Amino acid sequence: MYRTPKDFMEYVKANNPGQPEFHQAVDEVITSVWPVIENNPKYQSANILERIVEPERSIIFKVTWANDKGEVNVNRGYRIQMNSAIGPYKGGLRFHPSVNLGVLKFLAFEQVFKNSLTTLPLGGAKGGSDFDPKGKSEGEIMRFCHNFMLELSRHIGPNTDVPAGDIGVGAREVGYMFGIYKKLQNQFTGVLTGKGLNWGGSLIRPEATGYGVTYFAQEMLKTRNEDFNGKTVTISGSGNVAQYAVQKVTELGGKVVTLSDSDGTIYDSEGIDCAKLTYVMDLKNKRRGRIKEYTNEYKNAEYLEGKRPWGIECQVALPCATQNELSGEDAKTLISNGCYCVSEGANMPTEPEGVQVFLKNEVLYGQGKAANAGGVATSGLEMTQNSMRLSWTRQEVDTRLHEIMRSIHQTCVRYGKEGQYVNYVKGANIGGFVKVADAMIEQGVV
Ligand code: NDP
Ligand code: 2IT
Repeated sequence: MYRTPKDFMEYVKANNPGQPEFHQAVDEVITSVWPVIENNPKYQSANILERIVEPERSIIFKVTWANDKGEVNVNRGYRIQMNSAIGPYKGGLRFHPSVNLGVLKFLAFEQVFKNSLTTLPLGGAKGGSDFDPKGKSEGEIMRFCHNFMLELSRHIGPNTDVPAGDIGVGAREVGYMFGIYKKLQNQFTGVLTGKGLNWGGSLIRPEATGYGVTYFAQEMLKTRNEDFNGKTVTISGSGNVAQYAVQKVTELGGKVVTLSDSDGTIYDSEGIDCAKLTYVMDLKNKRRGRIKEYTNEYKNAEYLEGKRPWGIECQVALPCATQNELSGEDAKTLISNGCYCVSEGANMPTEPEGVQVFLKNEVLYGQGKAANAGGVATSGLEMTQNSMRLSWTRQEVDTRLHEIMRSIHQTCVRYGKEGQYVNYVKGANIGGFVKVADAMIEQGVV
């Protein structure tokens, strides 16, 4: 048994050198669950800690593809199958130049606990490539997706591992990957989630992460007898998660004033209403433009080049772009501007210093693995519909999603209560951990 979390982290760092995001994700979980380990000798004797940080399988492969000029390109593909104690591996695929082994291990590790929190039987995985979809033609995207799946197809299956989207992978890419998988296997199965509605996709899956992160914030606000009505909300990102968060917050009476991408932030003090959101969806999903163009259409809005949204006054902040996009300083600025509720659509968007600032100031702080679990939960619902060969209505899926988000909130309260304050970080980590660790013990040393 390691004597302290610090001891254990030394082991993790030595064993996984050069993977700072993975160290960060492990450190946070280990700090939360340490008292549980200390009080339960069964976890110590089964060496659960060392076992839970080691991926069951890490697959790294070459992806070659030709661009429109006929030039041959090489990228690296990955699938990290982290833990299958409570169900088949499940988690998204990310296509972004920043993808590397450490980033995907952090995401796969988070996914294990997130999936456990959903109440559904889902193990944890993550994959992707350092391929950059920006500026690529339709043909190039399709050829890359096909070549990526040519290898990945050997390692996945509807009862083995079910990938989905993440940054840079949406309905279009899932379509291309599904098409080639079906051709290779000669089987029409639910091997990916986030599929098109006419060929096995679930209603509400596109909306699910953004809606879920908003439902989670709504549950947190309820504990202080508050709701979204009249609140000013800042959101980062402008992709899938951010767009549907705007939609749900607006429907619930909040006013969203920012969106961003890796180049900068737009600030619209009048609020991004439904008509403006339709413009954003067309800009980002069809024309694949930059968020800056919003200010050409809506002249009242400002563009803050190279800035993130955290300097703008708000009561609620929803980080929905990427990891480590909110620093300790940003957290202080948000609080001093009146923000008291943060719900994370992105995975690990807040740096460790920022997390400490939120906790110290008793902010309603819904950490990613709880707050953004609505996406993978609805993927789980897509898998259920696929195996039953039927489709639930929009209402039915949304009701289930809402119930799951309420249940995750309750789990966080149950494990995270510290006097009057709920430490959702502790709640999510312990709530997610216990179920997986117990399943591992019951299945023996495998
Ligand atoms: P999209 O690809 O649809 O959108 C990503 C958005 O984040 C874009 O606006 C992008 O801007 C921005 N972004 C990406 N990388 C960076 C960066 N390094 N710095 C600043 N901005 C960046 O992805 P999603 O909306 O699906 O994912 C957003 C976040 O939500 C991710 O953290 C993902 O892991 C998480 N998530 C997604 C789920 C899903 O179901 N899709 C489920 C749960 C979590 P740009 O165009 O400039 O790159
Ligand atoms: O981070 C995530 O939870 C996702 N990208 C969604 C994963 C999924 O399998 O739907």
